[in-house]
Amino acid sequence: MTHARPDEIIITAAIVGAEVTRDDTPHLPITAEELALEAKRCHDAGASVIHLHAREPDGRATQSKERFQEAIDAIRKTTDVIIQTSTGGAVGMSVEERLGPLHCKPDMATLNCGSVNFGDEIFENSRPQMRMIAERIKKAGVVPELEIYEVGHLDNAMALAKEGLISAPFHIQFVLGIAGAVGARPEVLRFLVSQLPKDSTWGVAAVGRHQMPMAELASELGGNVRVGLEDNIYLEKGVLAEGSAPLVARAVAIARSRGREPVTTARAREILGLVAHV
Ligand code: KMH
Ligand code: ZN
Repeated sequence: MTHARPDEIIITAAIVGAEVTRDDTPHLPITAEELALEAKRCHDAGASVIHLHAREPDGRATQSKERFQEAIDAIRKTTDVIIQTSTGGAVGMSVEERLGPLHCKPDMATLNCGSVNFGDEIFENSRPQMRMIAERIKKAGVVPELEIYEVGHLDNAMALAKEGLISAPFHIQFVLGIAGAVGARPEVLRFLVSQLPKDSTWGVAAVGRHQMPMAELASELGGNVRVGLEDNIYLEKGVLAEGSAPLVARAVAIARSRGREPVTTARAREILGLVAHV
């Protein structure tokens, strides 16, 4: 890993997620081909990381290794973008089910660092579940990104580090504004940043209308940014984004206006300590 320069920024595109449906937006990619096309569009627009979920052909969220393998193979045919698979899946999935994508040699995988209200449901990540997921990510030789939805999740993550299940440097994503969890407010992000372990990379993924304002603040504070349909389907009020690429383009413009330049995939690999994919 090499430290990012202050003017460098990593943009992640969360192109599909597990909750958004075609009824919500007709621009949601579902098949492997659609996911690959969207990944390439996002990469061309300035994203160096794709946060990936998968869907069955009928649109249902799945963590099946077959669906992920198809999507990953299709993406890798068109771009060298960093592929970060979800181990969160959809609310209610078993941990074993959630681990499916780890069989597909992704570059990175999410590690959700605590249970959290998720709309009217609960996204479960008990300590035994977190340990199990962290162990499996480690065993698969995949670099984790720590998903932090609440302040205590940072403490949970450090407890995992004490147990030797994850190690520095940590890559941290603050996911803010989920209904039922802490709001995407500037003072919340500033506080979370003040609590970061030394030498961590960090970014923010804010939900809905908070996506771009938080991208602005993260750009100002030296963080990275995640945008995409998983977190927000609108380019502006009442205007659906035609896929995640326009949201990436917007985030790139915001970053540049704050003196930050999106890095290439190769540079992102250096910053995140990833080996080149073979
Ligand atoms: N779909 C959410 C319940 C992750 O990708 O690891 C969880 C999620 C987090 O999307
Ligand atoms: Zn996700």
